Amino acid sequence: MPESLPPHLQSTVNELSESHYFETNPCPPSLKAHAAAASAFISQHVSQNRRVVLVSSGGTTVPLENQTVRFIDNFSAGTRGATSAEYFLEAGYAVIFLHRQFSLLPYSRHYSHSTNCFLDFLEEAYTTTTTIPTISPPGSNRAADREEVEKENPRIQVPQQYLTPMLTVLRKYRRAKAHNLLLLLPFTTITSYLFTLREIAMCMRPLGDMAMFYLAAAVSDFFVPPSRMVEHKIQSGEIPQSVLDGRKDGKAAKLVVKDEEREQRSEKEPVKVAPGGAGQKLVVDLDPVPKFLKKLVEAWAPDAMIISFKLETDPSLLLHKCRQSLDRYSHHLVIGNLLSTRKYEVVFVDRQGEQWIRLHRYDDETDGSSAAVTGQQPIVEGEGDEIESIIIPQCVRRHEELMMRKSVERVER
Ligand code: PAZ
Repeated sequence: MPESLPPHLQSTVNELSESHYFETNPCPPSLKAHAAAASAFISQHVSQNRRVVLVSSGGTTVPLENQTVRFIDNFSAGTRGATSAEYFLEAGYAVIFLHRQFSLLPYSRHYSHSTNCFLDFLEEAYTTTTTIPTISPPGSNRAADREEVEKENPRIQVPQQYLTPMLTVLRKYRRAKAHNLLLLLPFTTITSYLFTLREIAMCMRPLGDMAMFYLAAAVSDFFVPPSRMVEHKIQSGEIPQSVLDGRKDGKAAKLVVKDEEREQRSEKEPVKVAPGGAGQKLVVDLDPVPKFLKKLVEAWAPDAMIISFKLETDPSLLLHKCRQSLDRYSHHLVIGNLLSTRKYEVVFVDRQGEQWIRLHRYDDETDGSSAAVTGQQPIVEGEGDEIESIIIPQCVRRHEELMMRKSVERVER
């Protein structure tokens, strides 16, 4: 979208592209079920006067085919989202966890397949073991005599040394389940993420300013629009014209072009090249995803507290991009982080300015950190292993201040 348009035209273009997106992209089949689950969850917490936060987590995929074999993905494992959700639950919030399917989840993340495989924390045990001597038949070699151990009532148990940390996690998990404080809603594609976010945001309206959006998902900026999406698996080799002619989907070969064809394409086209079959390249032409944050702030959840994340890899861009996001979307807070330091350092950017947050235990390793690069000193430093233990109380404090301001405004009106 042209950046140079005057603001009123820019927002009209935005509106059009957003509504066009929802009109032209397929609604995910799970949407109705997700909306029903969210509505019931929200009603319960509205009636209990509890704050609700929607935490988005993990990366969105960009399918290259309708019957998707290949897709574009990103690095996010969902650590930020899953960890943050736990701290929000601890702070008394109910959590709608809108997450990439199979990414990390609150609580179970402590014993995931990749970090702490849960099987390594278990051992076999038996209630009784009986030793049965086996007597060799007469004439046999006595050395063959042996004892058999009969094991009864097998159990699986956690060795003593792992018990305390596991019990702590288990108790928190069971409490969240028992009180219905955590709703897990999965997505996979960028489209299913956006449809679900819009739907759930509208379900959350009855919460008013007791709702918070904490958008930690790594959402794709580009996608293949339905008009250019092929139905079937993209082929790397030549398909005879006679076979293609018989197909309903005439777009089948459009993404695969020969070298000479590619040379004829305009230099300006966003062409990404990957090795293809004999002499062929895969050319992927992506459109920008319309910016939905504005819509969330202005239309879908106008009373809620909205916090977004901004990820960069170049330290010199981080603050600029955070401020730009705040200016464009007029929400409450942008939390900036760098790919390389995101686990121990973030920057909070709001209309008052910026505030760096860093974990103490990484002080020795901060040479390349964003605070060091920009010459900023961290305002808040914390102990512990997880920076979310500092991020969430800060977010909660800001949410409380916002609720307070809004209640004063209501009284004054
Ligand atoms: O999921 P993770 O813990 O590996 O990474 C978290 C993160 C870097 C995706 C998140 O902190 C973030 O910055 N999300 C927003 C990304 C963006 O769209 O700019």
